[in-house]
Amino acid sequence: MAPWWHSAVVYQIYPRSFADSDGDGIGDIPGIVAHLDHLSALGVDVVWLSPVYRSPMDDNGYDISDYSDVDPLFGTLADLDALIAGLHSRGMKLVMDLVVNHTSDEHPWFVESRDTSSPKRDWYLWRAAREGHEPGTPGAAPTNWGSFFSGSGWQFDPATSQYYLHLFSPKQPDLNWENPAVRQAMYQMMRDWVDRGVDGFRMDVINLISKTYPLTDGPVNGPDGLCYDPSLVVEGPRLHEFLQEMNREVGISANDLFSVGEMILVNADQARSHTDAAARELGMVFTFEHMNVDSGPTGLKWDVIPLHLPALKANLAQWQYGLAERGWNSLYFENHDQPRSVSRFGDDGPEFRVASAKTLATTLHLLKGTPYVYQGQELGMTNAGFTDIGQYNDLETLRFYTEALSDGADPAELMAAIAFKSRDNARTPMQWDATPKAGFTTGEPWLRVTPNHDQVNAAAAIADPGSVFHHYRALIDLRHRLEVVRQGRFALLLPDDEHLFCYSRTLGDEVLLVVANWSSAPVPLPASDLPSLDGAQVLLGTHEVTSGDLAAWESRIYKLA
Ligand code: TEU
Repeated sequence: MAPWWHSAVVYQIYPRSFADSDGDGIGDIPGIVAHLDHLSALGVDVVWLSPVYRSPMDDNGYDISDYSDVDPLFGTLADLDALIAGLHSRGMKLVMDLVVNHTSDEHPWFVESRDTSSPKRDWYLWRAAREGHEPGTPGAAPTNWGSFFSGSGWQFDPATSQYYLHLFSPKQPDLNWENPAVRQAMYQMMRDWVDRGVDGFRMDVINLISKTYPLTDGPVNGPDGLCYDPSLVVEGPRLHEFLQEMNREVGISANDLFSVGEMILVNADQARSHTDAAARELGMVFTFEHMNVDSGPTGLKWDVIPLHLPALKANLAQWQYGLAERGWNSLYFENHDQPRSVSRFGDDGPEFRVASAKTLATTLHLLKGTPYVYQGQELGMTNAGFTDIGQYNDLETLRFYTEALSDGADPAELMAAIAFKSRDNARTPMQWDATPKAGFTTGEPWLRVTPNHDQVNAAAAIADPGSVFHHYRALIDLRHRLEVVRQGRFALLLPDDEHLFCYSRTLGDEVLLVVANWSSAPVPLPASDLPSLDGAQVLLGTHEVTSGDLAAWESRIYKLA
């Protein structure tokens, strides 16, 4: 029998930006509890909560200093218990974010590890300077690795004349998973959360936990003479072993817990090897491949090129085919690290914002896998529209800006790339209503509320049967009702068409046909290249069906006769 999460739709909450209950301008857990009916109305089954643990908030909680407590910014353990109870009583589950590749540099483990004689020294990756180099001088870092957040991946510690590895910010030192005590500490922590009522985990950059030793230089591809090629650090030789051990020790498969591993650079074959039920590792993984189709030859996210629809279709299809028999897909166009999909892939102008947000949703939600809705995506929320670097908060954005400027980049070009791709696009406050702070807070929001909240907000969307919200509700309902949506075989149609995204789903003699116009102009449906629509019934569409042509950003789900 298929596991329960094959029928589930997940809603991601970025707590800092969801709802503020106490007027400090930062979202919190009581704020979430106050909005659970919004989630029930949408019909989602699972909430993935981005980190709420104690943290210095260098990376908004992805730098954890205490895995067993809630940060006072977000509330208390009692608030979390209330959230779990509130979700469970509405038939929903809670998945916690699990950030175990690194801790905060303020975690007591790391503080202890700064002492060379501490047993905790070996919990992190401390290394001497490159041979023949004076420690702490330029070029003396142990390897030439750049961090995912720009600049060297090594931080020099003058007290011991050694460096520690941080694949993300210097305040996020990487743990040494070779050390069994590290692994056991993590499994214990996970068991404690499960005992508290948590239903599973979203595992941050989990394919970085096993490193390939010895750590060696890679090919230089950064303007600063560093190597930014992640292939050096992903999918290390003990990854399968560690994931299997974690699964066993925490009882993930045994207790039917939810698990999704975020995996940088993962391909469909690797994903299958991690999500095949027989492997007893993970339920599903998050790929980045389809998020890179609008990156240029460098592969870097800031190197923006226009979307070429056939490339996106080819990639999504490759994953649909690759995980058709064994393994399972996660389906997403947005999360807290990605810009808003309606601004990125759709048309966020007044004429087509609603239709394009709906059509992106149709396209994603009829695929096979577990769909994820990121807060505000169900409203068709847009990018932030910031024009000044001072409006941004995200450390990835700010570090990139500073580094790129010092490498001689053109400021106007940088600002354009940042406006399109910055993570802050997804992190502006949730738009609940048309009041000045969008109903998010009574105080000063930590990040500017997007001005279009007077139009784009939950209250307006719920009141309007033609809204993006009600389209999501209908898509989620369709998945819950129809086995063919959950388990049907996928086939891509018209792979080379630059405007149409069409595919079929088949289960026994039941066939669904999805046709979606990903463009701001009408497109005729090429009847001769599609299955016959004679007697077909439209299960859900974005427009009144008037002809065989698709209007700009129109999509339809047909049940074929
Ligand atoms: O993201 C991993 C990751 O690869 C991102 O840094 C990604 O490269 C970037 O955001 C794309 O713009 C996870 C979390 O989702 C992210 O929020 C954290 O900052 C990061 O890990 C470190 O924990």
